Amino acid sequence: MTATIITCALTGAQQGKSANPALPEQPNEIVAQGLEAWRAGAAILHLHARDKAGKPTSDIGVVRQIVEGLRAAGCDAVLNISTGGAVAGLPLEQRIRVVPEFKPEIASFSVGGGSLLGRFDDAAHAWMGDRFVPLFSSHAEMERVAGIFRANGTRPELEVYHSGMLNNIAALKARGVLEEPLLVNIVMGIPGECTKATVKNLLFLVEGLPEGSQWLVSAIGAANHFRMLGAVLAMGGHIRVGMEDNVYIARGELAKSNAQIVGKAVRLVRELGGEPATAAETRRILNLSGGNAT
Ligand code: KMH
Ligand code: ZN
Repeated sequence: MTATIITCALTGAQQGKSANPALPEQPNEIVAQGLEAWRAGAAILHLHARDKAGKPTSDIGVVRQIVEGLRAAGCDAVLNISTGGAVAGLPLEQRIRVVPEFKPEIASFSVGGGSLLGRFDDAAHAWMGDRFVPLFSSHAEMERVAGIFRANGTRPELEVYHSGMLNNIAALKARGVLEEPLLVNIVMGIPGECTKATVKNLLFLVEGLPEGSQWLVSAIGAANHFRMLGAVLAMGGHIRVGMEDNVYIARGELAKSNAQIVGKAVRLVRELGGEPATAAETRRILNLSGGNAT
């Protein structure tokens, strides 16, 4: 049985300390929790940066502090640097600079856009957070950016929010711009244009992936986060946990750290007969160069 790759998504571009005071925002916090999460069993660290006020930023200097802090401490986890942050209004050209700048082994690549966040607030009688999130806005733009990833030896982690994005993956694959094996992050549980976190939906999406794809699931929100892991493991997928996606360790109990969340995922993997992949195994499974990468 292939080892299970555990990704820890430490921070994200949305929630802050008001959701959980332990959510790491500043570089030193992210480095400290990244090291703990890696030691707890995470083979990939998915990284977002925040500015001094805790707001999402694509500032290269801040990202560098995180990357260099982790590497200086001897962390050999695979780094997956986010090009996301569109939810916070960061423009695409700024968001993708991390790829040529750091040549990370992995960076996120949302395969389209969507109205991901709007929800109607009855008390306010108004739509809240309602707008189209222009992660990527056209096939030509996605192809151009895929070329930047290839030119820098960075594997795109293809973020799939709904099944329509499978068509975009197929179109990019047909254009020959995606390195094999594809790495697909099936995002589930966001209100709006995103797949509901059910086993039936997961099976449908996984069956729609190109042959040989490696895939993981980001189950967003406390009600979905750990519940979906059993299905993912039974289907031979990889997992993602962490405060970007869920700030609770159990019903009504805030997590003390990302490492605590990773520890619970490791226990679940082992209880179900699996074994977390090491960083070295992860590079082999995903055929990552690990060469000049950050
Ligand atoms: N925010 C997650 C739902 C990214 O950073 O580019 C997906 C994600 C995408 O982590
Ligand atoms: Zn992210």
